[in-house]
Amino acid sequence: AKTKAASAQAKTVAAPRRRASDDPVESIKASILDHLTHTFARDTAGATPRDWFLATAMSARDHLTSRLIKTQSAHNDQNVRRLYYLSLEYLMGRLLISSLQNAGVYDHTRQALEELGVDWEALRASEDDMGLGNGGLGRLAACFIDSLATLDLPAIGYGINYEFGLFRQAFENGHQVENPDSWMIYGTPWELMHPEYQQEVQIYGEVENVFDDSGNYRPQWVNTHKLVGVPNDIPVPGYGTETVNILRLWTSHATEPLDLNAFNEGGYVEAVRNKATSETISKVLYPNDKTENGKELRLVQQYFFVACSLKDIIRRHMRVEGNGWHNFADKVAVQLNDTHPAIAVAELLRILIDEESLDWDEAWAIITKTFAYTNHTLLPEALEKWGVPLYARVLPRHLQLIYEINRRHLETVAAKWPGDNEMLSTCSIVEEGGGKQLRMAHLAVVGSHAVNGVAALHTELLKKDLFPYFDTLFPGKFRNKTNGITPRRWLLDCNPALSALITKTLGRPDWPRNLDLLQALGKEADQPAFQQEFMAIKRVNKVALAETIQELCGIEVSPDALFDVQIKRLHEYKRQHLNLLHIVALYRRLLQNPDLDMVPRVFVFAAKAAPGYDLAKNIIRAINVIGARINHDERIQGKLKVAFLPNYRVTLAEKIIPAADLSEQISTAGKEASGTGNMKLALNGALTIGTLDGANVEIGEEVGDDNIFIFGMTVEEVEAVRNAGYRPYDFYYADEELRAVIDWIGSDYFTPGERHAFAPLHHSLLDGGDPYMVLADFRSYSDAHLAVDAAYRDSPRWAKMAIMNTARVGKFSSDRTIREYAEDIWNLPPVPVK
Ligand code: B1H
Repeated sequence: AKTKAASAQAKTVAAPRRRASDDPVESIKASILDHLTHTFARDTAGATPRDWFLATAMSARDHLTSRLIKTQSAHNDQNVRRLYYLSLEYLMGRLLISSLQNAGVYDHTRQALEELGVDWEALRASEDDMGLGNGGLGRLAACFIDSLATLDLPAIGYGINYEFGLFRQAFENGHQVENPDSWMIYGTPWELMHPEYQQEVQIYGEVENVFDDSGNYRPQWVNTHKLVGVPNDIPVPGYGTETVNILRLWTSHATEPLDLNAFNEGGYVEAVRNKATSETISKVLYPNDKTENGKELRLVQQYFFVACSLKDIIRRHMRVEGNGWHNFADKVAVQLNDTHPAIAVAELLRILIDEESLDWDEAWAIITKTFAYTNHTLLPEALEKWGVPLYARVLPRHLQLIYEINRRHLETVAAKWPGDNEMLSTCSIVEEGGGKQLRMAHLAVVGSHAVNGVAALHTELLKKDLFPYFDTLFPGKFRNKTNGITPRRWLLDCNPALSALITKTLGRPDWPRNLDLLQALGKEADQPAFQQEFMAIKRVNKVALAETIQELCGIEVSPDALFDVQIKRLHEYKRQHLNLLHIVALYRRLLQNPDLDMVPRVFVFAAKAAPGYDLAKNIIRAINVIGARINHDERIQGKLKVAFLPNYRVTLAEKIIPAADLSEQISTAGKEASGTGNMKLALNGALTIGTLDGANVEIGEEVGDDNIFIFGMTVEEVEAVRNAGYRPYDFYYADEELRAVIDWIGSDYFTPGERHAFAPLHHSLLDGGDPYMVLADFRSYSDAHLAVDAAYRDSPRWAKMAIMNTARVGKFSSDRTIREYAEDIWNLPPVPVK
């Protein structure tokens, strides 16, 4: 295909930056030293670990940028179909190791640094996490863009270049305190700013009806406020391939350097202050995993990044000669990561109708061919709704268009179920009563050709409970795409010792691109020699984690204990408090019988709570305070330790996961859409103790019943108990130990001098009605832990089970997930880059 712009037409060729020495290690050394001197003006004597990190990152980036140019020109020249992934969150973590690994220069770079006498651990510790996400949803986006590049799929991720990522967590007297995450305060080596691709978008204003040039009366969006988005690109290299895709993150700026009206009225400082207001849009990531709270700035963030991204997508499409609206949906697939970018449906409609003068049916056909939507949760409080008055102020024209989308949608509903008014209000995009609200999930379903859940069970519940009538109305629209994780970061990079053992055992190094190959490890699961090697690696990883626990928490733990880990956002439905009840029960059993024969355990927690989520913060405090008491009680001879590691993030996960023996996946059945930590832990040889929820179900199918500890009520049982009227007090009175544990936590025993410290937690479990049925599952959970204890004592048996977990979870590679999306939803062929 020919491109219109002269600049784009010229064949792009990457210029070699310098003459490379024949010896790759020598050439990397030269490149690092070159950057140290010429990019950062440092000499080797004075260079700090951070200087070395920056110079190494720039050297890695040099390898990626030439491949990036090659990839992008291949995609442009061939006018390929592309996938655009729209997500408010990308939880990338550190980029150094994966960049080096995916550029194929990791080993040589390590050697180069070693020969230069640079401390590798200090170097890599000086990279801040890129924490532009809350939890699983944001990390999924990061795994997906890794797989897209690895599979040679032409794709661009769009998001916001938040100046502050998810808050940094510290503990004070057991309380969570939040500090800003100024991760880019001194710049980041991975981003390339592209002011030449900046986009101007509008917001606020009002709609006026005016006559257009052809004498038609048309609505016009006027008196708007203008914003500018400047893209910052991060190279996304595939593993074992030449492809380098792009993650394009928008930074907001004011349009004019200075607002001249404000300048005249309020003077220079006022004018600069206005400019600063526009720049707050990309300032900070909202930390409210799950709960939407209707904040205006959040809506502005969503619209800003969607509008910039769509303009960029349209620009890229239209600059190719022969392209137009007629083939837009052939070349463009857009995936909406939850409803956060769902305004894209109305924005594309506005462009097609108001700016491009297409008629409604043409425009709507393009839209529904273009968009697909992934749902990540069934929790009602997470379903995004926006008050109509807010929308009317921020996006008045979009509100009109959404009303018209809804009017037409309700016509099809009425045609299907004539005379059924209740059906109309159930299916409507607009929720009436108690202040009108827009249901973004309904807009996303109506505007997309495919809607997917993120695990088999979740997708079934999506069809049955969340969108029952939509499944009837749009047969075939709902699909399942079980989540996955990238085996590069979550095994190859975070667990080098186990990776080396796998490569040696399989006799081939390509398993990170084909995780099903791990199945062959199953043959070794019974071999004592292999079991010993496997468990020796686990032990080394546990020793390393024990050091981290000592550093971060000041707690001494034994690597011979069973490391029992629960690492994820703090949420009632994830039931960290169920874990706590069990810990307190064990503690009590030990106090009553100090000789109790049990496997010593280290309970490892890591979790951030949303800053406004008081009950979650109370649970953190309870774990910290009760944990401290247990840790210091000499009567139990170190058999129990509780370590709550502060500031959970990708980098900490990479440390904890390879060291875990047991993975806690204990949500109330039906509440965890998928989970992805469950997959990472199983891949690294941790056994799961879990409910039949989310992807746990499929993990159980893969590893087999003998290699997982399943407990608790099923979705059907949860529903039945709830319908019968769940009464937590029934369980409280029926179980002497449970009653004692809850009373103990409710007393001020653990907080002498401070009364009712855990009253919110205590209340939620009893008088609050125990909405997540912690009490109902307690006994079965406690029994499952007895089975864990018995299995762990039998070391060969445990080793075999752990190996089977690693061997059998190949399905959960995000490469498999992305292949399914590409084939079933995006219709996206790979484009190999030579
Ligand atoms: C998931 C969210 C989420 N589901 C709203 N929903 C947010 C909702 O800032 N917000 O407004 C942020 C995040 N996150 C998670 O997605 C599910 O709970 C996990 O079970 C799932 O594994 C993950 C990825 O699909």
